[in-house]
Amino acid sequence: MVKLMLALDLDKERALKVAEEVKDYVDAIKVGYPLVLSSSLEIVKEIKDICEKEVILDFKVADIPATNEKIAKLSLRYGDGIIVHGFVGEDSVKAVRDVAKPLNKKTILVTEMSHPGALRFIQPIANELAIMAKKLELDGIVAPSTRPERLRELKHLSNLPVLTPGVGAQGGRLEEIIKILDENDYIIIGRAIYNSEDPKKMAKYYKEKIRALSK
Ligand code: O7M
Repeated sequence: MVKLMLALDLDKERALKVAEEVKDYVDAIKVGYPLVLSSSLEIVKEIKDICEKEVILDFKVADIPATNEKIAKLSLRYGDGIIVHGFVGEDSVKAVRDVAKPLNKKTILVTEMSHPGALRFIQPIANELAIMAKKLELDGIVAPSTRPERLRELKHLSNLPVLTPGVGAQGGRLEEIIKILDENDYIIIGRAIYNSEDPKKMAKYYKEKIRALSK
């Protein structure tokens, strides 16, 4: 079954509350700047203590190889994997992968992003990014639920597990994208769960919908 990854873009207090509420329904948690900058990387341990799920660090690392290496070393003391940008070049991505792999942690590459602005700069190179992710034997790519046909193509080109954001608040439709995905893939949902009146109920709703549509 396709996995559900919660994007926990909240401050510490709310994040821990939501993690506790939804823990029975999500398979993984994505932690990014909003949460880490409002707390610290130690938050990853606290989340793990609450829900014992895979935690991926969404730092969209995009620097020269030497700096990427330092960022990866410091970040990957926590969590199960890290998200990187590829437009900075193969050497920069390799620097992260070479830190992550020996630690048995994932390196996941952003290909095309889900927002409208992605059409201008990143969409034109997204296919090449997916091919580079395959060549570097990374652990996954990020591709948009807001453009199902692009999601399909990027998944096909990379032949890697996909993490796909855009369902819910960004207008992506679960019914459309689920057909493209398999049990190695993750649907990332944030606001549609944590901003709802009852995050637990909403996480359960998405989990059950994924289960029903996966058949
Ligand atoms: O469901 P949302 O829209 O509230 O949250 C989506 C999450 O996915 C949020 O954490 C975004 O930062 C992230 N995301 C995108 O929305 N679009 C992208 O193209 C890429 C990401 C992402 O996770 O990149 C790693």
